[in-house]
Amino acid sequence: LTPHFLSEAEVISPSVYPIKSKPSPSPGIEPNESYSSRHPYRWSIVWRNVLAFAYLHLGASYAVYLMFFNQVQLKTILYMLFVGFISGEGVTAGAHRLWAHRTYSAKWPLRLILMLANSMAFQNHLYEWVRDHRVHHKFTDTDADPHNSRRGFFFSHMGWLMVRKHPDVKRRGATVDLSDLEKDWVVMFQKKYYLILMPICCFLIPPLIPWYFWSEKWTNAWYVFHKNWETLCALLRYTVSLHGTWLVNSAAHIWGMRPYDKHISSSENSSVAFLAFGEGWHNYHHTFPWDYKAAELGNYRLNLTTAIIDMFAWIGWAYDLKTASPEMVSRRVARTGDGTRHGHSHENQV
Ligand code: ST9
Ligand code: ZN
Ligand code: ZN
Repeated sequence: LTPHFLSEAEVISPSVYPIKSKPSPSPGIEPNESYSSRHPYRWSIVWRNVLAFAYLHLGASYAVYLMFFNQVQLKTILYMLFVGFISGEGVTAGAHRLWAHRTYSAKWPLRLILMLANSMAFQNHLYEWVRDHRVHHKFTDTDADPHNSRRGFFFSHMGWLMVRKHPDVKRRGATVDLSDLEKDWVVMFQKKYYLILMPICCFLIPPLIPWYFWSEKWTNAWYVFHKNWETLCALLRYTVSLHGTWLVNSAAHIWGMRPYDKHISSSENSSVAFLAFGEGWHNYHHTFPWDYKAAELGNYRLNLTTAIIDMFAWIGWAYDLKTASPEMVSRRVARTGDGTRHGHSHENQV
């Protein structure tokens, strides 16, 4: 269970944090030249996505209405929260801490469970999610960042999923190494069968359980997407978990303190940490992206994902957990922090 404290030399090793540059794929273009100066970026709206998100939010609002008028059994609501947690872990413990950053290693049964939970979350398949996320870390707040927070709250929250990507995302994104994913059969299996796996895991299985075991209403086939249990267990749960995730890219790049690195936009945001199961300590995370806790201290209350990874480490399915030593953190705080570390409530909650 004891995590491995990385030394400075190990931190820059690509095997620890496999984001390394390949030579520029476009000969003649300087690696640091801004593409946008020669190709001004104009938003090209993807109406299919705008409509899908509009439908999703209407469905989720209807679910809130149903809950408000007591048309839903309490166990369905509790079950919905449980499913939201499982699918959230597929993103936090799976897509983010395991696959995007390799903060720990996992045996195949755990990778399989996390992949299925991730399919339940429907946030694109792991290969695409990890590619966008590594590009976000490597080119944070530039045109090459898929959800560049300099374009404002709405763009970094969900707007980026409704327009074509900036050409720099694709051009510079091509320099990010994904070979580790290509070697993982679990990731490649999900990529190949995503259009079958995702609807089954995200929309079909979750609502079947309340219907089968405690006879939640199943009015008729047409209403499958509109009546209580389906709307709640699929649409509302999915919409809330999307906003929990998106807040990491929007709110936790705008509001909060920057005790570890004052030069970057990402910040420590406890509300986001609560909603995103521990992913709101985003100033720490961008400073030490290879740390499996994604936060300085092991605080399970606002970091349930760390508890889950520790639990799997305890049974031996997760191993080689990487973390920063207190000395390494202190050195970094002294060098680049904004001076708020000791006044920060997060610091006092162990
Ligand atoms: C969703 C994802 O919501 C949310 C991710 C959030 C990340 C959060 C991070 C925070 C960490 C913590 C997690 C907390 C979790 C908490 C949980 C709590 C519950 N590099 O994309 P295309 C190339 S998804 C390199 O179509 P367009 C590539 O060649 C929601 N290359 O671009 C690609 O071809 P291929 C559901 C790149 O046409 C080609 O470009 N899903 C890169 O501009 C075309 O790619 C949706 O809503 C790159 N980064 O379209 C779908 N990117 O793939 C939304 C692209 O064949 N997406 N290339 O290799 C889309 O419809 C489209 O992507 C688009 C852009 C319209 C947005
Ligand atoms: Zn990250
Ligand atoms: Zn970020």
